[in-house]
Amino acid sequence: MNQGMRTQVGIVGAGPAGLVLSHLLHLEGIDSVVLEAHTREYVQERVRAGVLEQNTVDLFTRTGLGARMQREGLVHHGIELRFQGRGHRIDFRELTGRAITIYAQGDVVKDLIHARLAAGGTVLFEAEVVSLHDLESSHSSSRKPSIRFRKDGTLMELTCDFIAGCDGFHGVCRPSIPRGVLTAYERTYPFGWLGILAEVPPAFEELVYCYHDRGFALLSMRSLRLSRLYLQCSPGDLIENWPDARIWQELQTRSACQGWSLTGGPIIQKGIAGMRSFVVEPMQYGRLFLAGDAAHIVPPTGAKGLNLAVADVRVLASAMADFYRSGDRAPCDHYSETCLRRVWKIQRFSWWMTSMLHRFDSDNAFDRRRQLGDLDYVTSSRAASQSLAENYVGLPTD
Ligand code: RFL
Ligand code: PHB
Repeated sequence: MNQGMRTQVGIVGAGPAGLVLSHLLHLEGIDSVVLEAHTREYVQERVRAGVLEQNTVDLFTRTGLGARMQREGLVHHGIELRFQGRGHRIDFRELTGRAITIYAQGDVVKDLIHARLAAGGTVLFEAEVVSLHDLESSHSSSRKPSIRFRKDGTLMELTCDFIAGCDGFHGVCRPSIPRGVLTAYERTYPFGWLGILAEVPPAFEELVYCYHDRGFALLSMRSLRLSRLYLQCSPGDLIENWPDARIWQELQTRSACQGWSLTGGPIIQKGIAGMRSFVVEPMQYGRLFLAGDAAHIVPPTGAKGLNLAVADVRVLASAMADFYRSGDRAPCDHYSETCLRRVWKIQRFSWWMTSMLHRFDSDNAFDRRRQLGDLDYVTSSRAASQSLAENYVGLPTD
């Protein structure tokens, strides 16, 4: 090993979880180093989430990250649920007084990296973490937790007080916890999402969630010139099976509605993603704390993954601030318990939206009728639509 570095909090991963954590810690006067395996361009350009709930927007605004989001983000006060050829609006403003903002995850990441570097923060790109050490060391012991990573072909070590595992579902932090400590709760779904970015103005002014016998479709957007559209597909489907004309045809069929038609255009990106629900408990081990997709995955139907990652690191930053300010370890000790209460509510919501809106090949005619009953209820009962709305705009933070 060639070189050693030292910081208070070593953060693995420069996705939304790692970068927001580093930003919040900085505002508390706590030093951190972010280690990211990929390049800066890669993490900024990756096409992922697009919906920020009100809590996330408020946090970004309050902590000085909001300028470009306020200028370029699209504020939406509702969504549409479309089934049996008719659209039904869920009015967030009327039901909750709150809203969502359409702003790409890549832009969130870009703003965060800019803010961290402008404040003199350290974010090391192309720094791949290979192993974690001494996770169980106590605060009084001379041994500190450390992170080994490879940068420019050299193995280096970062020693810290705490490690934040913000390295996503396929990262190294969760597998570094000894066998038997974690319990995983998981459900995979028998379908995937084919997602496209198209250079065409959004077909509708708000997001449209479509239930159809041929499967789910979602009409979303990134800007007033760029549409983001999704189709339920087979889990092992190949993108080669989906020429552009077939994608537009299928989107048109599944979103069909009286007096309305979808206009096609150039598709500039396409990909297929699997769908799963996943949680590990607890979300911490010794001085390692897991946050975001490293600890849990939700199917994207509720638009919650990024927002949940932000909610975790908010709890973590505040717990670490308490520790450094007063030596109080209780909030860190209770990190997992605090986060999991929110995590399971969001898991429930994401699973419910997914179950209500997708075609399950194992379902029979009864199950299809029951789904329609659910959709009818949620669009006709104020109590039911308010429940959807309060979850979609974001449950209150504790
Ligand atoms: P990320 O974003 O995966 O970041 C983890 C980072 O860790 C790095 N890494 C390592 N770095 C160093 N050493 C190693 N050994 C490393 N291993 C991994 C990775 O390179 C990466 O940069 O996790 P984070 O920060 O927890 O953020 C989670 C969100 O990215 C995710 O939940 C959302 O994108 C989910 N999601 C959505 N969330 C929303 O809130 N609203 C949405 O509208 C929404 N839509 C979506 C989505 C996810 C989707 N896909 C593709 C899964 C739509 C889709 C299609
Ligand atoms: C998106 O715009 O990428 C998006 C929107 C809503 C979802 C999932 C993804 O539920």
